[in-house]
Amino acid sequence: MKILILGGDGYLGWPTAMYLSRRDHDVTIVDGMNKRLWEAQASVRPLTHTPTMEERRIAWMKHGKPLMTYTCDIADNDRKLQEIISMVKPEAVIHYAEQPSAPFSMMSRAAAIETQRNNVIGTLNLMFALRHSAPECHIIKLGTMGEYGTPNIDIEEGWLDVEHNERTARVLYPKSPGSLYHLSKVHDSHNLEFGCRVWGLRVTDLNQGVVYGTGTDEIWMNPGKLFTSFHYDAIFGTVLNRFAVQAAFDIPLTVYGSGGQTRGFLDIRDTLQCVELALLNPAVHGEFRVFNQFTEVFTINDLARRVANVTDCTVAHVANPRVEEEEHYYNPVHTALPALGLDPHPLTDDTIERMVNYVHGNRGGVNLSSIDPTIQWRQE
Ligand code: USQ
Repeated sequence: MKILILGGDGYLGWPTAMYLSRRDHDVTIVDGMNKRLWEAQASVRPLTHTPTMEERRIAWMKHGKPLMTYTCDIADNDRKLQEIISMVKPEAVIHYAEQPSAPFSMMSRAAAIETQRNNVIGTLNLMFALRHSAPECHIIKLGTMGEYGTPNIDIEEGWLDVEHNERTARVLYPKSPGSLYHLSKVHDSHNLEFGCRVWGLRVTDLNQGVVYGTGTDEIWMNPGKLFTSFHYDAIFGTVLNRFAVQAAFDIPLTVYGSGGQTRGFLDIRDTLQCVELALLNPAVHGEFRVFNQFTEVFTINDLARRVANVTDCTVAHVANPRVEEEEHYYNPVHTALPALGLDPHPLTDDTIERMVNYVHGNRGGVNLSSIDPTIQWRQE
């Protein structure tokens, strides 16, 4: 298939590009390099030096697979996006091109606006470009489980059947996100559902849980050149990746608050599988389809215990910088992707050990002063 990956320079976008290119899809990457700018603004950097997109393209082409790349900020340059789409004529667009961090979005007014501007306008520009130049193209949009929040009822896959005054309706599942970043994804979901209902676009919204992991088969083909951008800092690092770095340095694992927060998690390799399954089984014309994309549910305490058991490190309950439920009901449905054939990689001690060992091998890149959380959701 002809596939356009927006945000193909990021933690998930780059491994997805290699994974699909290796499977003989015709892959084109678009990235505006915004993430690298946000990292600089927040004074953080990934564990290892991230080669430029051109260096990565050249390194990947040595494995005999072509890859096209374009630099384009899709929120800023709708004309260029439109031109790229007219040129490539993609059958599918995988859209990762968003500011991905909840803490970043809560850092300041400017960062909140940048998050919502980038995410919401970028998605709108994509919708208009496809409507104009490739209306049959399937959009695979990375959403987030955090759109739902932690409601006291079961979480369905995107839609909810309701009965009210003896009438029934199917409505978008009510959303109660916990950050201005997660809220930007809610706005995207609503805009995309509108695009399907009114313009006839075809969309799969992948409401993804928290991703962890350092490697995919393609990365291990040449980790020095093909490694992805792995964050452990309090802004862009996700919880298990952070714990792996803390364990490698034998510093206490930072569990926020009581640690009863419960989330869906998945291995980075399963992100790639899920995206591929959505790609090969597209939404139909006019369909806004939502899959809840995670493989296991853990509390933060569960994760900390798992890492502590493997590495002998200690756990510290630190004051929670976020406003979130620390003990709550959590029962999200996630049957659609397994029904399409998802074969998950559950979290094992071996995976934890490999993550910690990888960090250990690259310990020179760690800036310990970026680990403690500094961004508060609510001012005292
Ligand atoms: N947490 C800790 N200690 C830490 C870091 C986080 O206890 O050192 C807790 C947080 O308070 C939260 C949970 O771990 O309850 C998850 O936090 P996170 O930073 O790993 O993930 P989150 O902010 O929710 O966002 C991440 C990605 C985002 C994606 C989302 C999926 O950054 O792009 O959309 O995971 S989900 O969480 O399902 O919405």
